[in-house]
Amino acid sequence: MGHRLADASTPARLAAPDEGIGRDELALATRNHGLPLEALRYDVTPPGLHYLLTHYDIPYVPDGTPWPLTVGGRVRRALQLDLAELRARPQVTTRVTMECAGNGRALLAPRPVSQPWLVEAVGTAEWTGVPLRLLLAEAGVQPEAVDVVFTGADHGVERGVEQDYQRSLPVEVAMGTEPEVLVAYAMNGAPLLPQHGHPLRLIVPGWYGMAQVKWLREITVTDAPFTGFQQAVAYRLRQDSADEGRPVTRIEPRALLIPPGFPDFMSRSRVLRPGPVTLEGRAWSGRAPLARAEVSTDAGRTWHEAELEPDGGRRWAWRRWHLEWTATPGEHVLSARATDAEGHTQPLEQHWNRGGFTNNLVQRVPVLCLEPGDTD
Ligand SMILES: Nc1nc2c(c(=O)[nH]1)N[C@H]1C(S)=C(S)[C@@H](COP(=O)(O)O)O[C@H]1N2
Ligand SMILES: [Mo]
Repeated sequence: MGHRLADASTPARLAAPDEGIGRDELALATRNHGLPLEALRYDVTPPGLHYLLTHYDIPYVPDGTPWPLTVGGRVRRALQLDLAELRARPQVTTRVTMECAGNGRALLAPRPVSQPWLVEAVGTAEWTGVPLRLLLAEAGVQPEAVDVVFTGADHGVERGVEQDYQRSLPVEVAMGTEPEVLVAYAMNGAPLLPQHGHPLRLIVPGWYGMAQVKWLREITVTDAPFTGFQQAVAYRLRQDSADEGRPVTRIEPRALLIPPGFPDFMSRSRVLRPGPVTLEGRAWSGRAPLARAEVSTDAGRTWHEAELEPDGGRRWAWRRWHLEWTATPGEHVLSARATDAEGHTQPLEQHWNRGGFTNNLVQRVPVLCLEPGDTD
């Protein structure tokens, strides 16, 4: 662990000004797919349409494989629990919108070379599992506890550092109820799919995806801040690689439009017929409850308040919004923007950082509205 294959952990590369997406980025993009934006229509994303992000390989865990989860480190009594023992404990189901911290990366200039997301690294699922705080209480967290480290069964090498995928949470977040962190064994009422962490994963509602460790096999309470690669090197907001940066934590507000009309195959730009159109989409924020969703049909010059559907008591799930519009012949750029109750909103100009994280720049959807009677 922490063994270096290269002499140093090299920062991720920045693409040259007009460098296109390379083979390395394409290979990542075919493994890690996004949500087709038309699937924003579903309250709960159907399995297979939820986005995916896996740094290394998906572990092969056939049904019936023993999966002892350990809870150890700075605790009074270490636990080892199998799946049946976890399922026998109190269970909670929460609807959660999860988003990758790298969402929006490929839209940045210069582009940090990594998984090249546009805006589609999001999905919503109903996760069922045991509240983590109950397991930690059962193990008895020692007073000197600082962090709780979560280790996945996947293993790889990243920028020269060989590692198991590991992330930590501050002990007060791990023990908290807002959000309530889950050790989940079911997604949408069924056992987890292999690519989503079968048989166990962490769910941290409102936090970016990197915190939600898949193929979870070990929980370790530490008395010093965790300094593993995914905590101290990756997933920090830095302006340059020398900058210590700030950790990436909760999801920034974002609204996405379901692209209206029909797409052009290659460019995916949209074609519409003139007349009334319902512009609709989803909005969410992990930082504070959502306050509003707005829509622009003139590339962000003017904004109109959309009707935001009530959250139905589901704080951690996206909300539907809609606005009626009359499409007129010509070209338009449609955008949506979310604002939360603490006033966090989406920028019209990029907020760049070295890793390409938390880029919630407003979405732009170019549409061509045809003349009446035209066919494309
Ligand atoms: N063990 C492990 N857990 C992981 C990852 C990983 O590579 N390995 N990727 C993380 C990242 S960066 C994201 S965005 C989410 C994606 O979860 P999903 O693939 O179920 O959508 O899982 C997180 N948990
Ligand atoms: Mo991610």
